[in-house]
Amino acid sequence: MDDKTASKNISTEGDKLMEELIQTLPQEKDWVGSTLYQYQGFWYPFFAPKAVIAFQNHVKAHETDIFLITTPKSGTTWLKALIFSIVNRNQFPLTQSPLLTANPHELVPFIDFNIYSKNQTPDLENENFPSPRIFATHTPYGTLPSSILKSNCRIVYLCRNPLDQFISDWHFIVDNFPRNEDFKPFSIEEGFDRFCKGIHAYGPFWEHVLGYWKMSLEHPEKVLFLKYEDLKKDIASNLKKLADFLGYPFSEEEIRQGVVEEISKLCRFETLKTLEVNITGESYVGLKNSAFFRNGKVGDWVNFINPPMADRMKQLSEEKLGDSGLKFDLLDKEE
Ligand code: PAP
Repeated sequence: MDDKTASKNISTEGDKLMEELIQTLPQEKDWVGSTLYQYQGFWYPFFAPKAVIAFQNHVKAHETDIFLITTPKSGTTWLKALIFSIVNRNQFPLTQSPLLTANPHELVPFIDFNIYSKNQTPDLENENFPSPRIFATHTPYGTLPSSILKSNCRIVYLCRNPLDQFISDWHFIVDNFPRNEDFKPFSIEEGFDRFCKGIHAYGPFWEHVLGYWKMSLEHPEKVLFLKYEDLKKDIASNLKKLADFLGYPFSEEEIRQGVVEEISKLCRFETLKTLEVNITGESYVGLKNSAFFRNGKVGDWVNFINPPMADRMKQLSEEKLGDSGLKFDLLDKEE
């Protein structure tokens, strides 16, 4: 047997073992009847566990890497655009930014499901991944590969109030993914109950945010913790904070020239949503780019969630966050 055939056999055997292992994990269903798997205390969409396990086993972080970590539907697309613009602003003038012709998800890949799901031992040490490498993931803190924890790479974490995140996720899944034919869809009340019990992609929500919140308090030089609502309220100072944290601070001259405002403007919802590439383009797994730009507002949950449900979330949030110092203002509403 030649080397190529032998290594193919090993990887086919490895794939089979991985599939068998995944089938032993606890299972649940998501909004459209696709399987969620529980791995290391969190629920993953069906395509994720294999990629996450490979990512855990093989990734080698560089000191210069930037990991952009979010709970889903918390502004990942926005943060990808912001970080890409900060880091590459000397290479591409903003008027010629790649963001004008490519969706942020094309420019900043998800390391697990865009990279490790396709190839469990990818080559990330080549010119396709120039330094600083910027990767995104929704992986919870406790599941992060030790190479990331041990290296001096940076982590930017972004989350959003759980009511808006829940509604955004509901729209995203139900509007963009086909429902399994024999699956009776959850009502919004049932889906909400499951969210409160932590059964949703990358849930439980509170354990996800608290993992990174605590890490940001213990290692502020390594983890920057951001909230969607804060970015909405004051993008300029958060953009400066982000640039300082990443080691790409804005110079006095850049501030005078309005570079901070230009990046904010380029990356804001209204700009990205109306670019041709985000109206007509398709991104990974055949999803329309437009699926990532719904209405981008704080407090949209009031249009879908009744007061008793909101009260339940408020109580749960207070209970879970306890005296951690982290708070979500669930009544925050953008006009
Ligand atoms: P992902 O985690 O699946 O990658 P993510 O980008 O976090 O998705 O979620 C999309 C949400 O961010 C959408 O929220 P909505 O459903 O409440 O509208 C989307 O509208 C919002 N969003 C996308 N781009 C921006 C942006 N530039 N500014 C503010 N919000 C944005």
